[in-house]
Amino acid sequence: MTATADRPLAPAPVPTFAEIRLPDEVRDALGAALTAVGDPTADVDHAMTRYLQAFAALPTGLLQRLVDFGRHIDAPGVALVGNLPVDPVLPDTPGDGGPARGKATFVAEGVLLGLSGLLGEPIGVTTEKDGRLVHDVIPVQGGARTQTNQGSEVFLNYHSDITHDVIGRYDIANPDFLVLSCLRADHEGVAMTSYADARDISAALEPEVLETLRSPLFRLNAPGSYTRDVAGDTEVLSDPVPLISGVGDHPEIVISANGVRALTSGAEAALDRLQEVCRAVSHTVRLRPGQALLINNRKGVHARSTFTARYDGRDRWLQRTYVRRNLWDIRYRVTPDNRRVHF
Ligand SMILES: O=C(O)CCC(=O)C(=O)O
Ligand SMILES: [Fe+2]
Repeated sequence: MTATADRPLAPAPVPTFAEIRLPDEVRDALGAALTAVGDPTADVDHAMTRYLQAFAALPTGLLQRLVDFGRHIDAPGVALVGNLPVDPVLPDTPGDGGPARGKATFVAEGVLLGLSGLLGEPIGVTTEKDGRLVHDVIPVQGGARTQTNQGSEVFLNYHSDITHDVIGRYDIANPDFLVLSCLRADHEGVAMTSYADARDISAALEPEVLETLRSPLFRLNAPGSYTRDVAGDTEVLSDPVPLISGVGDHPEIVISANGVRALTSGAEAALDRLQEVCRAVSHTVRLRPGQALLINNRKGVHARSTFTARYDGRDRWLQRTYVRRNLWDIRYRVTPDNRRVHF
């Protein structure tokens, strides 16, 4: 379409997937700077500051693309960052879900926390990975068929990462962003991470289904880690909420992996249709070492395909952070002994 005097050219639709690749010399310089930081756990705020210095040395255009991803309302919901530095040697993938023992260098942690720091502040949640900031996402034998990040034998449905909260809403104090960084691919290299953007979902849904999904007809079950460890494997449901909310052009979406209870038969049908549409509009990536996904946890939902775990120390291994743009709004959840860890 061309612009005419009386009809200006419409802005091109913003793509919902971005790809950012580091040139080799930039990767190597970043790797050297991150190696020099060492283990971040002793003083994470000091480490975060040094990661910021390391990432600040990236070429301006590249750095701006990373920062813009976290900053703008109309930015894509997911970005694949490629050709990142990696650790020269990796220990076995921990069979118990982590953390790893005997990791000699901390480049992966630097990549993960450094990217996270460009988007906001990494946080821990006491009921998820014992409150650690760096989450290991690894297949665990006992959880192979669960709707959690320990699974492998079942498709992990399109979901948002949510947090159980006594206020009755699980979509308020949850992370704004996730960073998923790949240390080891699965044996066959087939595990897929998918992302469906609520803008694409809304455009693809029938209007009456969208209206149902925008109504408070759904109760979210708390995450599997919470129901397993705290609630004796019983459901802990949120207040009724809509799954899609907010202004039409910039919708927010929430879906719990561990079950959504629809309050009417129409809502139940809309929920099935939603998972179908997510599959149809999604972007899919087979993560490889040196790649990280930046995921906006409000603009879209993510999923994981099945893959075969062998529990042999060479299984798929991702590291993940939960990132808040701002810690102030979730101050009612902070633990007294750690300013980054929340209940
Ligand atoms: O394993 C993946 O690719 C994604 C798992 C997931 O949903 C998560 O870690 O939040
Ligand atoms: Fe997830």
